[in-house]
Amino acid sequence: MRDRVLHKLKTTQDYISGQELCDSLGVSRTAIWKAIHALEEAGYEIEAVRNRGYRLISSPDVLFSDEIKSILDTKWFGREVVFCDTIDSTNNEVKRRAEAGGLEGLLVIGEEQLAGRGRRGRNWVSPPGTGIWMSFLLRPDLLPEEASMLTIVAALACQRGISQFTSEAVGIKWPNDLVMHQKKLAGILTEMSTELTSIHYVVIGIGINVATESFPEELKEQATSLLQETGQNIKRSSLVAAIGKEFELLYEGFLEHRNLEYLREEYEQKLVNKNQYVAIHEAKGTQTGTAQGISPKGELLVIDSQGKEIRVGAGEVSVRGIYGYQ
Ligand code: BTX
Repeated sequence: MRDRVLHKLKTTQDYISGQELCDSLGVSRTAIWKAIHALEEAGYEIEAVRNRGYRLISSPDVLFSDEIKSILDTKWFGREVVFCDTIDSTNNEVKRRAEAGGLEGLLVIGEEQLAGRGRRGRNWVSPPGTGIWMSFLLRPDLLPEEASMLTIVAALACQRGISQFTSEAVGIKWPNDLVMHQKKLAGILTEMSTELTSIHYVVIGIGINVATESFPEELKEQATSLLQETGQNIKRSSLVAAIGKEFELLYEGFLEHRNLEYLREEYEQKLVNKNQYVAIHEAKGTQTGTAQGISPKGELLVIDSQGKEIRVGAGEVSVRGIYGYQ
């Protein structure tokens, strides 16, 4: 009920009377009053005026499922939203729910992650109150080898979503980082459960430092937050909704084409590695060259000093810029 009342308040410009709320939601006056009270408890500022009704004055910076649901403007992204105060990792939670039959679009958001993960077992620092730590479930009809392209799709969705809130340039560091002023603002972790030729499900995890004021010593040089770089306080729920909407649009395009040609130009404009000297660290050794862009499959295209093209597949290697962070 809270989320439905909140949705009504958010979509009504002026006051909405208690009676109108009862009629449109088909519930009693008491139920409405309780929902309004619960919203106030959660930090929403709601004005109540005799003979006119209720009006939402301000919303707190919370990620409760009610708040997210009330502003999502998507078809399937976030059809179910689960909010956890504390969780090991939102990717883990989506996996558990996927195994139990969770539907495509399920979105899990954690206020704090105790075991937030990056790629290859790395740690992702996820304290409460400052970031977006979220994961969502996809059940695409794709081949397992096609799924890594989804990281590229998600990165562009984040790039577009974040750019709606700031005029500062948001860059993409191939394949899974978002960068601002040469520092790491966000990361994406794509995981999946597959059989030989089919995918059971894919989990896309997104971590964005929104209002972080200080990072642990070992991250200070390389990590940053939207607050640190823009000085703005951006409401996390609005950012979640913007990214969800962008992801849906881009994902539709991806399922239609099953390659990344359709977004390549835009992606390459945002690619901070483009025309940069990069080192590609693989188990068998390190190669260097100049990054040119991405292939339709999402590989990083690099030209080495002999002019030979190297296609770097995500997941196989880590690419480091010689300059800038890392
Ligand atoms: P990555 O492997 O590219 O980056 C991990 C590295 O980034 C760490 O080794 C550390 O150096 C640095 N790092 C750790 N925490 C932060 C931070 N908060 N900001 C900037 N740099 C940091 C990137 O992996 C993928 C991260 C995905 C995180 C999301 S959060 C929701 C979901 N749940 C989960 O457990 N992971 C994903």
